[in-house]
Amino acid sequence: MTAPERELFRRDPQNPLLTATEWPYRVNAVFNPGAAVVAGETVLLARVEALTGISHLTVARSVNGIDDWSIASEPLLAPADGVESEQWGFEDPRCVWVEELDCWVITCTAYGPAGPAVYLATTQDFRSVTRRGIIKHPEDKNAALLPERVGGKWILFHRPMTAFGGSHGEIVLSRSTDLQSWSAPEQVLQPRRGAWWDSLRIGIGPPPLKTERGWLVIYHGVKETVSGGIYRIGLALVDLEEPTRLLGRAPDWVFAPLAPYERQGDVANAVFPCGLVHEHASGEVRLYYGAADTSICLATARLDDLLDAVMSPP
Ligand code: BMA
Repeated sequence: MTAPERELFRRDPQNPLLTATEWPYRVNAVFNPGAAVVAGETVLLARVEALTGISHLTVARSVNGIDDWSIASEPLLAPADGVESEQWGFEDPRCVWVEELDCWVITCTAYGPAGPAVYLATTQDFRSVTRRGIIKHPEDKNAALLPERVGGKWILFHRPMTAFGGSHGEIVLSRSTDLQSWSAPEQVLQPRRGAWWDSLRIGIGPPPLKTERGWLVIYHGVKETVSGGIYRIGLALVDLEEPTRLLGRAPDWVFAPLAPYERQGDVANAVFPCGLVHEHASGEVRLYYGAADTSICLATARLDDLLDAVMSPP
């Protein structure tokens, strides 16, 4: 008898897909990429940590989304001179195509002395960006926008860490009509207590995927241990019309650091997903994630399997 598969996602045999060694300029690490498909090509917007420790975002393109990457020689988004709120870099981008605006919306972390903040930029082609600036003040990060309005409003999932709400590291959402001013955060998903794998804090992964059954939310959860945090990946499903309404949450994680390149690196035992590509024809999803804050990796799953898992009873 063969052992049952431990996970719904399968690692790509070519993992890690991208590391600092392949980069066209000297860097410490590449990880936590956002993903997009532009004119048939897979575009990854990678978090690149320079040898200063400060991160910027750079584009890598590939026809099959697996190998033969062409990496830009210059960052797409890097800290501007004299701008305090971004002086410690840009991190962890999420990308979503917004039909109504006819552009890709990038949400990422801008890091400065006041703490991490949610930053928004737009692009048509990932060759140039329009900076829209900070949309959620520190301390706030892990932000992803829905691709369309719900009830006439844009919906931003994010993770505040302030005394006024969200100090437990939970996923909330805010609504806006102009992508600039936002309503007060509303609760969506909280860390589970005690020994659970997602008990310390959680944050959204890629922008939620619209399915017939609801918005599929892929999130990271952290558990504290004596040897540090373990970052794993879980699933939740929220209502299409009212995304604060939770329809399901998988009890088990669906992906965890097991491969050597996820177990070892600058931050051990971390898988951190920011990019998702849904291939309608095959019914597969491609999840791009950072491994151990060191490299860029890919894991694939069947969307139907994820939807079954998210509705499985606790
Ligand atoms: C989180 C973020 C991620 C990082 C992870 C593990 O808080 O800062 O960028 O990958 O920690 O270090």
